[in-house]
Amino acid sequence: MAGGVLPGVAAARVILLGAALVALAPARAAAQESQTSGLPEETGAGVALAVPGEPIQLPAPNVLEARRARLAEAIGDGVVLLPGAAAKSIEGDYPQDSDFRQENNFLYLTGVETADAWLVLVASDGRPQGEILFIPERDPAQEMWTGRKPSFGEASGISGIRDVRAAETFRETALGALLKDAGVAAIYVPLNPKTRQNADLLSLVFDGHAEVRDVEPVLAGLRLVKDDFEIAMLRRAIEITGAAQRAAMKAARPGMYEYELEAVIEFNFRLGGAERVGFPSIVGSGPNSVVLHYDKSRRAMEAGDLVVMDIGAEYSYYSADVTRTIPVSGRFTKRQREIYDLVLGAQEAGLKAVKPGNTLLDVDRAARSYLKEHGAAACGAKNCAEHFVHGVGHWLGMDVHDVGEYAVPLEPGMVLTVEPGIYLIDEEIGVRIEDDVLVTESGYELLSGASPRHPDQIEALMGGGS
Ligand SMILES: [Mn+2]
Repeated sequence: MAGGVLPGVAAARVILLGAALVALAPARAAAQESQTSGLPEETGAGVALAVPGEPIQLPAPNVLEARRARLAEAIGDGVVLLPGAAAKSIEGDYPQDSDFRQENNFLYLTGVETADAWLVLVASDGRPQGEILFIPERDPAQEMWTGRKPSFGEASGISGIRDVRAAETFRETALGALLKDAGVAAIYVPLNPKTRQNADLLSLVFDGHAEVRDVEPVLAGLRLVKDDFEIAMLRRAIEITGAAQRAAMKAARPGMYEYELEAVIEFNFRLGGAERVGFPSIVGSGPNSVVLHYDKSRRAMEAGDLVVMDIGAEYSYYSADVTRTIPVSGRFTKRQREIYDLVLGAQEAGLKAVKPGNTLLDVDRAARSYLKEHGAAACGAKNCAEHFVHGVGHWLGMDVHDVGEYAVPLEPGMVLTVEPGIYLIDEEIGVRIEDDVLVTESGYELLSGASPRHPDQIEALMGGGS
């Protein structure tokens, strides 16, 4: 940490201002690499948004109706009781995490962002026979504090559910007519530990006369294959994240703190219209590059460090997850590049295995075999494959580690990450390269190509060293 704290901070302020300007400028090199990013053409007029911001988008009612129809089809006969997320208290819950975010399954089926809501869906012969949305009645005195809430009519317009009622009547309705009198075959509720603490749900489950089943695996199966709206939102989240990666590459330099690089990244997220981060940003330099989920971002980066930036913007409830590993000085050392090229080769091998019919295990195996074959001598006593200590990837969607079983064949419409890494603790060399891919009929589409990942392209964007 050469240079002392105060000079470092002063220098960093200047750098950050520069970074902000960089963040506002279009990135020609990266746009050229991307075939799918949809980035605006450089105007030559100076300042333009790297990615123009757009506010949140929610699915249209007909998209939501189609999802509910698929749920009913999957269930056959039964009643789904699905609670939305509870309102958070600024005093009782963590204030830094107090903005309301709807529960993913609830949003997936209703598009309604209101707290303390319920969805009741009755399925019969594989079709939705009845749908009721319960939301709290509007309260003008409360809205002074929380802002305008949707009326029943508005919630109906958003969701396409005609029957909207007061949440206050949920218990009597659900317990009465629906569950006891209607001869229900099965009740589907979320049975994860979080919702198990929901008192209403508990009593409904125990008071009911029908068999209780977990709705979450059913919904996870539906969410595993993304519809067109979801793919569009993922593209956008990934596009914003790519712009942030490029801005960070241009801004990074020795003496800068990790949190300053994180600020450049998250500044670009919000500027691009992202509501929040999809997960805590990982910006780990030098010794922190080998800590897989390092999220403190407190270290001053030094010349010669690698910095791992594992980040993802959340846009309209969909999260990106893209990792780039860059040399803080702008140029990889020979040794860093040796390791980087191995990880890149493993990633390419993994990507080649992404195609319908294969599983994520095949992708993992392909990446690992590449390292076994090519990394026998480069990582010391052990094969480099032994330093690839995590799985090759995961589903991506509304959850950054999205729902869905892993041992299933890949199908068009699934979205996953491919992210091999090598972590050499003794050398303080951690390299992870993570991309987001959409499974297509013939293989995959690289969604995150707007962030350079080939070392020459990274060095070119960073200015080739300082
Ligand atoms: Mn990931």
